[in-house]
Amino acid sequence: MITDSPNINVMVKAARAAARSLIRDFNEVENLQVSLKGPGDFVSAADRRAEQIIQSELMEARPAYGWIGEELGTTDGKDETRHWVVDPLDGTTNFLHGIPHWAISIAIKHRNEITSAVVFNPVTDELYMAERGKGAWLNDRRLRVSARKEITLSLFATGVPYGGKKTLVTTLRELAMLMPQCAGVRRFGAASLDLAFVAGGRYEGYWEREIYPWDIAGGLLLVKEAGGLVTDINGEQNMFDTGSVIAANPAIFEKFQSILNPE
Ligand code: LIP
Repeated sequence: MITDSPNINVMVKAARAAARSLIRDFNEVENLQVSLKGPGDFVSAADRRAEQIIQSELMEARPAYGWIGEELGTTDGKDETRHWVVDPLDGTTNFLHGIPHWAISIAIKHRNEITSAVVFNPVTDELYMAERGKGAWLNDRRLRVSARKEITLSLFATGVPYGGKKTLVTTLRELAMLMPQCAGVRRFGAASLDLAFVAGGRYEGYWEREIYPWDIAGGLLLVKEAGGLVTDINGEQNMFDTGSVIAANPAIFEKFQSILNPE
């Protein structure tokens, strides 16, 4: 079982510790101090508290690892090949509006590969876990991507740009191409859960641009370990450098990618 993994146990312990703080804040969200990092890009005391809790737990367990986090930035550790990649609160805007769709995402990046992942939505008590070669799990259930082969029956998700983001026109063009051919597109506002939903077969595919490593690191491994395919928007493996992702089940991946990137 994946829960025999020492790294997964450390990550789950940290995620649950942060979840206790976030649930308290979520129940009093109207009292939260919120700052604006950019147009439409918010950070709250809840994000910062959660990242501090997670960093304290993880660095106590693996002090030599480096850190790549949304609020605390990037630092190398004594072990320059390993980094924690952490989004303490993915879906911040949902959280601040009292929408129960947000998650804690924790991953281990070893050189350029994600080797362990935990994505936890404490509101729904959905704990997603994956470790390279050991499969993807939702609580105690093994995850497999959807088996749907027809685009017309397929459900997708994306992130529609807002505020200062630069790719709205491109995304609207992609929506105009995809929507008439599929069963629908969802925009739920948390990339880690969008990828977890692909891993669990709730969606057939997901794509997004202008997305950060901490938003997608954990979810990428969930999809791969559940039998899905992931690339950047150009069909390569440079998701972090390009800030983009396409994820889908193998049956529709190529057709999905060709709709997003017509020749
Ligand atoms: C969010 C992502 C989501 C994206 C939002 C935002 P955050 O991350 O998970 O997919 O569409 O714009 O970036 O900022 O809530 O951690």
